[in-house]
Amino acid sequence: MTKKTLITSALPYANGPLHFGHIAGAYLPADIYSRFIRLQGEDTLFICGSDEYGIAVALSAELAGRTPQQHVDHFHAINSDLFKKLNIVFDHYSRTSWPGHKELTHQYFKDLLANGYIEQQESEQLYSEQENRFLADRYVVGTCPKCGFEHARGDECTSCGASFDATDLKNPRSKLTGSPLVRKKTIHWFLRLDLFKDKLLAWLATKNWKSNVVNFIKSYIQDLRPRAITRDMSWGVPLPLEGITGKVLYVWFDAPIGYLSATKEWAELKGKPEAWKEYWCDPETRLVQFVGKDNIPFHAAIFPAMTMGQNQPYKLVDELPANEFYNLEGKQFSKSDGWYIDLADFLTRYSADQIRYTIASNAPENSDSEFTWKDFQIKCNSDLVGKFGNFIHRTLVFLQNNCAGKVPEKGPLDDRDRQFLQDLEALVAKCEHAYSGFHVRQAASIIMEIAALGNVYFDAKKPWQLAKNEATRQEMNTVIALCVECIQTLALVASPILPDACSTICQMLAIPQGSSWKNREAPKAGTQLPMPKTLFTKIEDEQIAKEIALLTHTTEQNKPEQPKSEQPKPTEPATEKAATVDNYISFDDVRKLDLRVAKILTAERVPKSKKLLKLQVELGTEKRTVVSGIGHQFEPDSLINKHVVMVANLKPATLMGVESQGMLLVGASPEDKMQLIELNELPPGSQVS
Ligand code: B3M
Ligand code: ZN
Repeated sequence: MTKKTLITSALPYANGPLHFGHIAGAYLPADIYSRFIRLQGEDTLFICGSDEYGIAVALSAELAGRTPQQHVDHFHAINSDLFKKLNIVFDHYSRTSWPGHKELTHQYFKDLLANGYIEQQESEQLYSEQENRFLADRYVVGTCPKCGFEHARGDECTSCGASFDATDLKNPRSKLTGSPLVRKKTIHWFLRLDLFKDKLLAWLATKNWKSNVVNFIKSYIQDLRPRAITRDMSWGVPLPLEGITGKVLYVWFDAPIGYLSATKEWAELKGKPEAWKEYWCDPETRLVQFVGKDNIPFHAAIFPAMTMGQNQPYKLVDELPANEFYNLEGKQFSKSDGWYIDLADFLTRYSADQIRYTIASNAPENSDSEFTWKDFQIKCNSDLVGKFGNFIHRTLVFLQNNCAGKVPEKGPLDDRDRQFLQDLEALVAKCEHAYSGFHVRQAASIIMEIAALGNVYFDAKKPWQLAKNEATRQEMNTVIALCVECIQTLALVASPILPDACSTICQMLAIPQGSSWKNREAPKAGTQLPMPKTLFTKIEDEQIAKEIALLTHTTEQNKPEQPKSEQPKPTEPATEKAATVDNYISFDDVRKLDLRVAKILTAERVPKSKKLLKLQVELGTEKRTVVSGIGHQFEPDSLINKHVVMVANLKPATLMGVESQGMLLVGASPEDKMQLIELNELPPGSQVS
């Protein structure tokens, strides 16, 4: 019987576009593994989906002016598309707002409740009478109980670093509306994780996982305490209890159940609604879950505990290849700081294979690693073009020119030939071992060793000399036939990492794609081959210099946190407006404007307004109050100390009861994506002309 392998990747939140960091952690290694396992001829199912509930999603939707459903629809589409473009191919990519997900989540909850693992507790939470709802930490700001900083977050103070419960804040206010909050009693349900300690430790002892994962999780389990699994909000899976309204299940309760429901949806779409159980309810299935290191506790302790405590025979995770972080040029990816490469934009200039190889060859398997533009260039030029592409191209061009475009028949082998084949087989075995053990970096490096082996053999045999003489032509044929075998081997072993290039190689060798690891399909002698194509092109220094300049430029802007995180559509260039301006003003009109550098001293929300912020600014010798409609795009705290541009001679106007003595200038895209115009090098009061 064929082995069954169920592979999952952590479900990404549908509240922003994926970046390289996510791809390197949970998606590319899983896709590579799934492609490899399929080549082994195993029954493989690769499942993922969008994680669509939770406070973070609801908050970012609210800030973007969308309903949560609109928001997740938007990012579900964007991320599904990014996966496609990267050739990350799931058997099914579902979403936790799929209606069938609720049913399975309810089954878990009801079983755990009936089995005594879920308990009810009363506690005090912050409530907004104006908004008529309880507000979670992330929705709350207030005065730090430790240092008195007035803009502390609901869970910690960004000024003194203290962490606390939102109910500890003085003068707590709603982050969205500024309205005051009161403490109010509410009931929540808690998962008794403490009751699973022994069972979890015993189960963990049977695992042969990376030692850092095991050690971390063992001490995590020792500290397990009851954990609240409900929230006061409306976006999420409702509680399956009569008479309870305004509460949903905590996102980390429902999200891992999403792996099961996604498989269930896959089965329904296939027209075999019970087929998901063949994976989840068969103890012989191997469940392999790819996650980033920050998700380890949920996959190695909390979700296994939930599964142990419910009544169905669902699988527990067998392998947990957890990856470390993948950074960008030494720092964590941060969209809000502009330390970021837009993946969709990147893929308009570079291929999926180029980035797949770059990430794979430097995957954050045992420690954090990073993307750098220079490294990307080196990987693409010296490895993909210089070794891999070069070996294939020179062999196939030689074959066109000297063998009439046909795969030659090999003759008797000499020691050098035999050594070559032996080395090749040894590398293939090593590569198989690397893929099986989730060592993607090593697999990538072995692929280049194979290409280098081919190049060395080709150079040593000098087929161009053998071609000159009728007496050595058979030897030449043998060399080219063996090189073709090596290319065909490369097309197989490199295909998990470089699927596009390898499918092109198969076309160039006129062999079917996806032959299995055990029976490699070699092109038969005499097969006519098409003219070879170039697999990879070189990336020039100027191109890389441009990319680095672009990254530094965006960072210098140091964009404040913008919840509306998508990029302007390329079809709507911001320059379009400038090109159609036809109502010109005179030079003197421009001179009438008194533009000044203003330093923002304080910023707070104008009550009852989503957009308006009240700013205190300093203009050299005087202070002013300015009301600005940028609150839907910027967090007040992120503006403090910025030197921005302001119209200083605008007639004062009153906006929602606050007098505004000037106007702040910001840049806005056609989609209302805003960026401050910052002049941080100039002192407040400086003239802008
Ligand atoms: N969405 C967190 C993350 O994307 C979370 C993973 C859920 S896996 C069930 O890192
Ligand atoms: Zn503080």
